[in-house]
Amino acid sequence: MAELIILKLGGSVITDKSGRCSVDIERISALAEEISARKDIFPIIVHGAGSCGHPEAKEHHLDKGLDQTNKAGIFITHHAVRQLNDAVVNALRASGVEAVGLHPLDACTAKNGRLISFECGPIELLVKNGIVPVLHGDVAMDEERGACIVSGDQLISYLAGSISVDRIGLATDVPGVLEDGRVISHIDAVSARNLKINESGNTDVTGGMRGKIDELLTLAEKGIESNIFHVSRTGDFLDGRDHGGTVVTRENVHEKI
Ligand code: IP8
Repeated sequence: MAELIILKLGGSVITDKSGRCSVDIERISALAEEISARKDIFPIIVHGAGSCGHPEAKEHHLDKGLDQTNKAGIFITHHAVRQLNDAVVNALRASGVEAVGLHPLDACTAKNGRLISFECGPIELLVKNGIVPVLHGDVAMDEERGACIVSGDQLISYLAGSISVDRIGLATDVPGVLEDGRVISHIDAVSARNLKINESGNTDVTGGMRGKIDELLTLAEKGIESNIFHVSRTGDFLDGRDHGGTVVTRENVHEKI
């Protein structure tokens, strides 16, 4: 049976972050080909927003919640990231992958920026029927703040806590988690505390690499491991080979051996 994999495509790898909703069609098509070439895995795809959503979310300060001045930001931000989602779905379909886009705004509720509900039934049924669900970081309605931004990383953490998957991988624009320019091969909750992470000066409203690690550590606590690697190593990850990146684990067993 095919391995069920959650594959996150970082917003910075599928958009040009220096532009405004500048979709990297070439990169997306290449990734779609990589995915379609592998018959022994079945992916649930989650992607970030990059330049299709982060600038809009920031402009309308949706990361700070909803007030009487920024309601239009919900449509504008959602519309931007939906455009990117369409591009990813279309590329997958053009490569022969039966894929469909799903939008968290329609299906989830948050409280103080954290997901408290997300209807996973449709995802499970899509997978069961051989259809690849393609989700994305999104604006979501929030019981306390009115609205918030839910990152693709938070979605992964929620999904993997609800649906049993074999492996989780995050393709990024860096080779892994870097400290002093070197890739850290394994991170657990203890080693993460002392980590001095090099952040790129991007426009993310969802916390960059630190936010990513925090999400993945909540999964690691449940015993679910995840992998962060450079997008050029996606094929290695999909094939189960060493990807040269970082593994986020509950306990750094690898160092102890
Ligand atoms: O790029 C953010 O998702 P991320 C979603 O995975 C929006 O952090 C709409 C900014």
